Amino acid sequence: MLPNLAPIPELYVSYDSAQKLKVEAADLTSWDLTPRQICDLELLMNGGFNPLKGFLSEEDYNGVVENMRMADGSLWPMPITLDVNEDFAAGLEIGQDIALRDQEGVILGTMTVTDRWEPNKSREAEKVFGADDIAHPAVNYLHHTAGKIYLGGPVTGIQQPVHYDFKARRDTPNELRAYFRKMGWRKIVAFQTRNPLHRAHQELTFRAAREAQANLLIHPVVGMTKPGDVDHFTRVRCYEAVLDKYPAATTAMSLLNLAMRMAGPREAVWHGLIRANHGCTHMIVGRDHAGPGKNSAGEDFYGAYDAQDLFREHEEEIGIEMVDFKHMVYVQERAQYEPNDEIEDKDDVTILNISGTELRRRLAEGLEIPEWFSFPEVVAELRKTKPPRSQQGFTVFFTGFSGSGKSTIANALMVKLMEMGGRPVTLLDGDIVRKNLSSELGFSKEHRDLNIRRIGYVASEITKNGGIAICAPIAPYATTRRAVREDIEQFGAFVEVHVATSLEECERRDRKGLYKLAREGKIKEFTGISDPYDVPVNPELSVETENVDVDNCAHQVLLKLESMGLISGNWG
Ligand code: PPS
Repeated sequence: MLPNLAPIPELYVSYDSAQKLKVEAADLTSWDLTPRQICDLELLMNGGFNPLKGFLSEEDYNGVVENMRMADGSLWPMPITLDVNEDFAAGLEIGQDIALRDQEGVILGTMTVTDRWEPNKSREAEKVFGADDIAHPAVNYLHHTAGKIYLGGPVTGIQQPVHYDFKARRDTPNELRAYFRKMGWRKIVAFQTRNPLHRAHQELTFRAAREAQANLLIHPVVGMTKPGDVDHFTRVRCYEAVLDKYPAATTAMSLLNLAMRMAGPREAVWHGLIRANHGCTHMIVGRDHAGPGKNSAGEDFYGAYDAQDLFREHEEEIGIEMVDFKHMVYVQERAQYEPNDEIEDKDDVTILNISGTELRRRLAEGLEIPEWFSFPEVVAELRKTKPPRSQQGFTVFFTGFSGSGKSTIANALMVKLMEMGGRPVTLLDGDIVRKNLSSELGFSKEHRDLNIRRIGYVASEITKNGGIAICAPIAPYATTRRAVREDIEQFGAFVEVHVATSLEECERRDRKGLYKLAREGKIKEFTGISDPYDVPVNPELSVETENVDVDNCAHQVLLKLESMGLISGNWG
């Protein structure tokens, strides 16, 4: 049997032992795993992270961080650590067994705690990710999500994490090795991806496999990828469509529940080791493999070929041959894809290419995506998930002093949007919310923040489900408005409208008589009088209400929505 196809060690105990251990483990101190830790544990237990036998000890961690090596000298570029909070760590004794539970409380395995330490996270960021810069998603995670203390120790596997989606498409390293043996595949080229595949990808992957005289494994990551990526449900439906385009029995697809770190060169080496564990003999490594985007100075974190260079340096130890990723472009005259650097008559032919940014623009605006670029089935899936902006949900968020006219303009806007039809509209007015969602809250900073976060949560759900949410609270704090913006922008546009009526004018109008009471000290913490208001710095729109009627203010908002592509142009 070829060594790449022989069974690989797993950390699971036998079925009978697992039944027994599960009962015993119920009495152990338990740690509720985070989503990232569940991904890591799955690959530890099923051999995807072989030779690791558990979460790294302090000595192994130091070696991995410093020079990509475990204490015994084996190559491993990524710290796989069990990060926990201080309270949990303080309650443990070295040598103690703990139960590792998923988010529903199911015990997946146990760990004997051999090590407990407080890592130097800045050093980890510098060494592993190349910079202590929170523009890097994994560095941001390290400082803002990961616990302060790391635990290390060997893991005993009881059961695999349960997945309800695409069960038939998920394979452990041993399942893939068995499949390759059964099919008689000896050489296998792996293609790692976190993006939908288009025609160029299909061409380059198939070409890579043909050149290596190998079969092809499309091995997409469905665990955690870069924030903002197309969700894996959509991607898998896209991959399934592309799979049909390869000649029969040459290509397989399997989903990898890996939590990516976007660590560029180190990540490429890690991906190689993981693919070797899954029985592959080759891997395609491209330009800027697993790149995290720009740093806070607006520059790339890694050089475009750093990943290829580091991979090549360690190719033998990884046990996988690197296949160069060719940049494929479409040559119109010959109606085919060709590697850009192999086209000799560049001046005489028309070369077509659509960048990722251009593709996203076309999808957002509902513009044509040509057949030479992608497969119609893939485009249809992407359009279903991301309809053009004029069919997506969005939130209009009014902010301003009490009595500035927020509610009146919001009401007028709601009626105009309902007249246009197409999407359901919900108004979350300050007063209505305080009656229905926040009746127990007062006006301290803490309570106002809670109130606004609740409004933001409801608006984000409405936006996610394709509706229009109109919010009209005072929302005096800029940081809270920003947090709400971030919640909503995952699902659709957030349009902040500052109703910029001056305090003097609001007080002059004093429609509810509240300013008078506030001046007399009968209402405490009154915005503008005895409580702060952060004027929005960069709202999408600022409306003046003095000498302008309500209709006109609402009209200005509609014009803004139209210019952002959120409503179509024929609303009169
Ligand atoms: S906040 O700050 O966004 O949570 O406020 P909001 O939920 O929009 O509630 C503002 C309405 O409550 C009335 N009110 C007060 N406003 C400001 N400060 C104090 N202390 C206060 N006490 C009661 C007031 O009528 C506000 O209504 P609008 O519609 O803004 O005039």
